[in-house]
Amino acid sequence: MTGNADTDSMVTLSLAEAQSLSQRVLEHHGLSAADAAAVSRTIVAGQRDDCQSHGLYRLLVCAHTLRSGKVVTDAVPNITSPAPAVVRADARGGYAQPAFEAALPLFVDKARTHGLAAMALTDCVHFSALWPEVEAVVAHGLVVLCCTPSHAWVAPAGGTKPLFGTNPLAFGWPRPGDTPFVFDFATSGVARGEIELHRRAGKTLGEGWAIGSDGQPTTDAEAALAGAMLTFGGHKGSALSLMIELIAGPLIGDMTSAESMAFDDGAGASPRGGVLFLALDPAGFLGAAAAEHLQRAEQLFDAITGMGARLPSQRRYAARARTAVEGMKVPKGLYEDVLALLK
Ligand code: NDP
Ligand code: PYC
Repeated sequence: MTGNADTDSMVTLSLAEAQSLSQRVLEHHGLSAADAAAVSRTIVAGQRDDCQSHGLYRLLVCAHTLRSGKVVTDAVPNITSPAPAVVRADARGGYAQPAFEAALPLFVDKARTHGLAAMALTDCVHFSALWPEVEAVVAHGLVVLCCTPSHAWVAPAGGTKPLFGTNPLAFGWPRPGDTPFVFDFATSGVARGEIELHRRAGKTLGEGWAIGSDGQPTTDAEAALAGAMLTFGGHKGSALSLMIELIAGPLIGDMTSAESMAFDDGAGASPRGGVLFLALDPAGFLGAAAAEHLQRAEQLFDAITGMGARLPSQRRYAARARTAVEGMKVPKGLYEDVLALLK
């Protein structure tokens, strides 16, 4: 039993059912059991937290990417330290998750020893949200920044042709309990996955998300996918996106979004390239006074929520609590498409 149809349009899955389904699909497409488990943890976490563009939908993307031959399915990550506070986790063409998990202990150790550390996760196939990795670092009491290029889908501000990726930027700050402050957003108006979901559902896009191949604004998903997405905040998002191309591309010896797209060569696979992580240890800056100053940060968070505004990730954490009890609702059409991957 892998699900219960509870309405005409949705299927409810428990976390265990979703993990097992994901594991079977990924192993069926050639991933080892260990790598499939690491990738599945991220995919299921996305669905659990109601991140529809990076939940079970990603199984369709992973299956296509694995079939395209663009993932090295027997890659063994190589973890090195080229400078005292730097970790290099070379995924050797495999998915990002196994290399990240293998390198995390050394990265945390470096940050604790030096007060800060950087980690370059290189030559990896990247299909996921950044917050699962950000939460894994923050769980060690560290502040973290993380970013990655993707494929050239986004026009720079003032341009009309795709050059940048959707280039997400994520940040995490430790808080008491298990709900750290985390934001994680594409530097495009929305993630590419959101446009793909709008196309699947036949829905109109938001204004300002994209232009067609004629350079004119469009709210049609097909036209947007053929044209170019736009950065959020005009020139500001565009500059952030370019920064990400640089610091998670040439700085770490990895691909820009345009290079990843060229490597893809029309396969339509997930981006291949690098992810940069920076970790800051509050104790490295403040020693025994760290707790006192982190408490001052709590006053800031309280002031935000106290005026009725919400913090980033608050919606995700609420979904996490809800799905733990009720299970995860998955569109029936998506569920059937995922099951069809097992044939
Ligand atoms: P969203 O615009 O949906 O959300 C971005 C962030 O803003 C989240 O942290 C969200 O928190 C927060 N947020 C949203 N609305 C509010 C609000 N009203 N008040 C306060 N905070 C708010 O995400 P995107 O479409 O930009 O990106 C979705 C995902 O796609 C990201 O996880 C990103 O990592 C991933 N992605 C991955 C790429 C890759 O190359 N691997 C490329 C591009 C995107 P909450 O979740 O709680 O709503
Ligand atoms: O949704 O833009 C996106 C995306 C790219 C790679 C993974 N997700």
